[in-house]
Amino acid sequence: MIKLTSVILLICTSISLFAENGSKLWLRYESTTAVNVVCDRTSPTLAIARSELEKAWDGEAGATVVLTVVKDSAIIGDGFRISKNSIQANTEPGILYGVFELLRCQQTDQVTQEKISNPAYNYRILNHWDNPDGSIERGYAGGSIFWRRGQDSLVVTENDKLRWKEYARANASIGINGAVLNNVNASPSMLTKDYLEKAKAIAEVLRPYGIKIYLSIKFSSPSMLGGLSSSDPLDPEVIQWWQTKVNEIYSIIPDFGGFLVKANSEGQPGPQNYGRTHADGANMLADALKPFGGIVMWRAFVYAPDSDDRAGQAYNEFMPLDGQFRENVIIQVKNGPVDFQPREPFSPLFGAMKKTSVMPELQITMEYLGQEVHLVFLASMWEEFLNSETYQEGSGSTVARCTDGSIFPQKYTAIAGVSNIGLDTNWCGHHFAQANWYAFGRLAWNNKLTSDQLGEEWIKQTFYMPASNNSASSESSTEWTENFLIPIKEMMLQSREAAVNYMMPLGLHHIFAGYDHYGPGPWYAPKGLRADWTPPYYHQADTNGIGFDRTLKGSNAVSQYHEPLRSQFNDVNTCPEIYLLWFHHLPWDYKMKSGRTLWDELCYHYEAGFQKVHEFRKIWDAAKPFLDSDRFAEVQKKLNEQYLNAQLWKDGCLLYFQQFSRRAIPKDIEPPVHNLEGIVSGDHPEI
Ligand code: BDP
Repeated sequence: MIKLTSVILLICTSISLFAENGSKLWLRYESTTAVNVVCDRTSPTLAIARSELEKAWDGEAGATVVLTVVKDSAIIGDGFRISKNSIQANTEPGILYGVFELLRCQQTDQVTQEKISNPAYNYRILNHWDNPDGSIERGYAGGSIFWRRGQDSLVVTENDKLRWKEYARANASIGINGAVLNNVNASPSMLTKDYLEKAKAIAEVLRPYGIKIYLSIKFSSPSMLGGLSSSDPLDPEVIQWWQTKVNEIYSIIPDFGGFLVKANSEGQPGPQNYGRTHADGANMLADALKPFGGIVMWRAFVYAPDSDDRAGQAYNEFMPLDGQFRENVIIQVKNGPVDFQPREPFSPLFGAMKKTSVMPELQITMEYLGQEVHLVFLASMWEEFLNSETYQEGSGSTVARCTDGSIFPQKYTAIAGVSNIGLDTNWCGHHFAQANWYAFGRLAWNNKLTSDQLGEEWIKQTFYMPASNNSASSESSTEWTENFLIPIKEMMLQSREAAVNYMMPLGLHHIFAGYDHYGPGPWYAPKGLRADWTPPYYHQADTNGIGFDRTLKGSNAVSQYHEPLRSQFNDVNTCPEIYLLWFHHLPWDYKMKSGRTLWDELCYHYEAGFQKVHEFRKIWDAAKPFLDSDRFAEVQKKLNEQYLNAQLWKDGCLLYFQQFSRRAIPKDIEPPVHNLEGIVSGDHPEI
């Protein structure tokens, strides 16, 4: 006879197997193992730390864990000292981070080493490109969790608060401690009293999780909101306007973090409108924020329509200003010199600005990487970026070390990621896009973590079945490791290179379709559109060859890199092939290291990327026995779409470039299934 408890167990197991919708992210675990938490203080943050331990404890039953706020000079910022049964930190958020680390070790079967863990960056910030009407620029996972259309945008419901709490909890679990609540293309209305009151409500929910809020501002707010005749940063009335506004903000949100500014970029107003420099603009805001401990994150994403090389512009504009910025200004620089492409060399500003705080800006939302459809694990890209050698202070001057305070004694160290979350049930649109949110936070805390480790941690927490965990036969866990963890991790680790291959290999960049940046569009060049918004500007393909000449004889952007990189990139024989067409314009029959012609090599890369996605589909199908049915089916559907889109990329790019190369596609490559006219005219209903 089947006992009732077994039936209940069976039902519960099936629920956990079949009702996973991704909403719990990597925090799915619920435990019934008792733990005794000892802490001699109480506070909202410590109460969260305690309740997380009680919810998820998977250590020795009945064990005691002691949480202590201490004064320890070996612990820096919100760092912590951790052992199996104790967490010490100088700050309460530090205790919370230690708790999440302890639980992560338990959930990923790692022994909790006795150690001190200090954050790599003090400011670990998500940038939300959310608009006051609830839409999200480059958002692919539903509307904003903060704002809504119409008057509703200012309303705060209990549901909102619950969602913000879950959001804050997820961020705290990976060490994120800041959130910019609105789009860099900022609406001035964000600084009105009503919006500030709403921001206050958000700040209140985020605060116990150690998260501060920031706002993107429109530089012309003094004229647009305040009715002043100018927004000139050196005008005393303008200076006064900002000081009054900042005072008002701090009277509403006492721990407000500061401003993020996109100025004189893509049509946004800025100090240059008044003949002033970026430093004039940033310093004026920094002075207003300083008495409150606020910071200015001033973006270096600038480029003018008439430039002969967009890639060189940020460096040209910002380098002469090095040393002119106030201490509480951080220059926020995108990882690459153009714009979040599938692959770019690092921006030459990293390490070059030696007297200014510089922070990396990464894009978690996958504007240029297949958006909510493609499975691409971005940790591999960020690892490549952070470990890039700048040589600015001899070897070992990686981007990571140039920005985290290891090399330059900057007071503020920071990193930002453009968020990929929205109102979708699974937060990110694609279940695997959660891994990118996760990886960003973890890397912001520890920029030495490898993509391999991050992938493994995330998979274990996101997909391991509590049911199989409880039954804990070592046999079933070995089976899970061999047949799920290892192949899925491998798939994640290869996914970024696959996307580079089927989208834009060998240093090609920005050959996307029109404004939406999803599918291929190397041909896209509507009459009258500024050249640097069209792909031919970047690929420069003609019958002689392909690629952007940035050598000393070309745009000379190579000279922005420190030796020996400058010479290495400049010389076609030493330039890494992954950046070949980024730095060089080469004939179609240029001989590659493989012995193939450039044209053939390009064909094989497109084919390899496309075939990889086919492999991913097979890996996913084989993983079915280890998955809940919903997440299995949802990811399967997306992989099928990705496959179709990869085919379109391969066919579209090869057929288009073939018009210039006038060469045959190698015979052992699957011939294109589309024709070029069909792709160009958008006649491909299957994607
Ligand atoms: C580009 C996006 C655009 C952003 C801009 C930025 O296409 O939507 O506003 O970056 O970062 O990648 O400011």
